[in-house]
Amino acid sequence: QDDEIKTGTGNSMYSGQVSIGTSAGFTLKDNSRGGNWTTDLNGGTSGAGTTFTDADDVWGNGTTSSRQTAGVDAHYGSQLTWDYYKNAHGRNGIRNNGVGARSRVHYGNAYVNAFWDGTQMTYGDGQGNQRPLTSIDVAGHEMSHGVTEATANLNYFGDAGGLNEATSDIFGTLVEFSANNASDKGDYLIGEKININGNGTPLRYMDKPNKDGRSQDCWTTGTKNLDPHYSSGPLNHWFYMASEGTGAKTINGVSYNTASCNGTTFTGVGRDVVGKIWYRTLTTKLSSGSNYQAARNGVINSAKELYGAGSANCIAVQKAMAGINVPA
Ligand code: ASN
Ligand code: ZN
Ligand code: CA
Repeated sequence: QDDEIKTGTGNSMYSGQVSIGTSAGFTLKDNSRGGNWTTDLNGGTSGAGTTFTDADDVWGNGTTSSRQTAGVDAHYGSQLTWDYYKNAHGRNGIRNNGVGARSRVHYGNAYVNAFWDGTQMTYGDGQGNQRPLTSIDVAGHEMSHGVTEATANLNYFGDAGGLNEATSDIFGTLVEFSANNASDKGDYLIGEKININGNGTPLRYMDKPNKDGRSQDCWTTGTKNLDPHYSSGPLNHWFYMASEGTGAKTINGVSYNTASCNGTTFTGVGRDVVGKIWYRTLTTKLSSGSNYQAARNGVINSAKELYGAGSANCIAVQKAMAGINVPA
């Protein structure tokens, strides 16, 4: 039955062997998570795609030689993101209505991107020695665009565009940490698994966004004119500093080193706390045209409501906002 709850075994590209929610048949449809389902576009660029089916509920082989493998990673990423929002924020799916969403894989030919289109998540295979764009952080990033759309509905231009993109990087990263998968431990890098630059470097760095050569570390009056993937830099930097503090640090084997934009030094209060504060800001303080100053006011007010005005958590998010040069 299409509404039965099965647990399949996925041999993923990025996360080793994982348990995935499936349905009798078997199909990649996860009835314990709102019916999240995953389909195969098989090189197409439109339509629903073909439902993945399998005889023994063991999916993929850990490499691109099985077309199921990208489906396993996308399905698992959607599952992890669903569980993250449920466990960390009590949110039931993208629209908080318990309804799942479709993920489509094998979009186009050697397509080097993934996206949310207002309805669903879609993933390309990458080209050359790149790998499919189905890593945990990318899946969490794309699904979080849906959450942003359903809540603050931030514009995709101006300061709001940067806040929108950073929100996806922040929650994609928190999904990756929450999964604690041995093959893909949490980090403050985005897309580090997909070899997007062909030399092993990640797509983005949250501790020092300008390491990509284009993102800003510090907010300026020119931030609003940048592509959202670069104007996201200051808020990613804020999230890193509020969570982990300034200076050097190694987490899960990855070394980071950052400084505030105004010369202050401080310790962080942990990514789970800062994630809670940002989620409250996104869902109760911001709207489509919000700028970085609104984000600053939003995190301070959210932290006051959650932890109190004089709390270490409130002081940290405030110092980190001053630390990316957003004026009071
Ligand atoms: N992967 C990109 C993103 O989610 C697609 C885009 O540029 N909108 O940000
Ligand atoms: Zn994005
Ligand atoms: Ca990552």
